[in-house]
Amino acid sequence: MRVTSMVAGLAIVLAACGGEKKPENQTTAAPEQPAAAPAAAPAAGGGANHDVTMTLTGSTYKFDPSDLTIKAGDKITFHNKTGGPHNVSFWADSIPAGAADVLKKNMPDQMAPLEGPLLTEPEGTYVVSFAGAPTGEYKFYCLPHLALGMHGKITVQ
Ligand SMILES: [Cu+2]
Repeated sequence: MRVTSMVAGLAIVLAACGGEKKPENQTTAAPEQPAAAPAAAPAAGGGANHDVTMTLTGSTYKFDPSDLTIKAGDKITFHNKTGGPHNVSFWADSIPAGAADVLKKNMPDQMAPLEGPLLTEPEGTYVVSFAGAPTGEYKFYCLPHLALGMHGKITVQ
């Protein structure tokens, strides 16, 4: 009788200990990794990524696409392809109210407010997050090639 109750007590203790452990081995279900997508940056932060190239084709400097629609929370990866250095600058008077403060936080290494750094490296990239960005139209340009018509528009929905 005594032995039985001791065993029963032990079982309860063990059960209690086991109950404290929360399942931490949920990493066994590996997240899907796109194996063959070198250009697609992992979507850290949850938003989708959009790729925009910066090129010189013939005598035309351009962002491609130069007109794109994204969702708030998405990000854009600008790729320096040809004709650089290029950069990404936003016109302070051609973005929605409140957007400047968001972009100033979300644009790394600004040369001046809303002015991204010059990308001199071939295949260099510059990522602008639109996390917390107000909806509306954002007009942007490449500082070195503005006079040559290198600009574009982002619509955040
Ligand atoms: Cu440019």
